[in-house]
Amino acid sequence: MATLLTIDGLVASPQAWTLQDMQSLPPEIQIPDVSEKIPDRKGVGVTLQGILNLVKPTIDDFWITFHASHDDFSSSIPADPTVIDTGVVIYALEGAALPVEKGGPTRFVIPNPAACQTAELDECANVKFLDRIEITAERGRDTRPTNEDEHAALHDHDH
Ligand SMILES: Nc1nc2c(c(=O)[nH]1)N[C@H]1C(S)=C(S)[C@@H](COP(=O)(O)O)O[C@H]1N2
Ligand SMILES: [Mo]
Repeated sequence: MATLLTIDGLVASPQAWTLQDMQSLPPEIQIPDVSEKIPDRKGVGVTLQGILNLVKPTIDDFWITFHASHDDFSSSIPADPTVIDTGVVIYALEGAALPVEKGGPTRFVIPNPAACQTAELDECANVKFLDRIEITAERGRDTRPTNEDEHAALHDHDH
């Protein structure tokens, strides 16, 4: 079975999970219906908090970098309580792995993100095609658009 998500960097226990592995993660970190927590987002997820508890970052003030190799996109955000308490990684939809059309292999979502380019936790931080989470001491790779032209170019790929 293919690996959906790797978590590495400054962690005591790096992980590489298949769909089956993610389905077997502890029930208390599973979100069977993400729409109940985050309206308009469908699928089965696990909490970012739960993932972090499993991999055990080795420092207190870390950065979380979300990598999407499918389109070579990354976003790096500080591990603050808002993102840790509310972030969800969606990994399945209707019993199967999340398809690429829905942002698979996995997709990171936070509730109520700010508009793109207005804050650290913006819509651009809702990384699609997520396949690696990296924990670092400083800001990691971040390819989010820095101006409206770059942002518009990203959205051109949506159609
Ligand atoms: N891998 C990847 N993730 C991405 C993007 C992207 O181009 N590649 N675009 C971002 C931007 S700019 C937005 S607004 C949201 C759009 O996702 P949505 O249509 O599901 O809300 O995805 C974000 N995540
Ligand atoms: Mo966006």
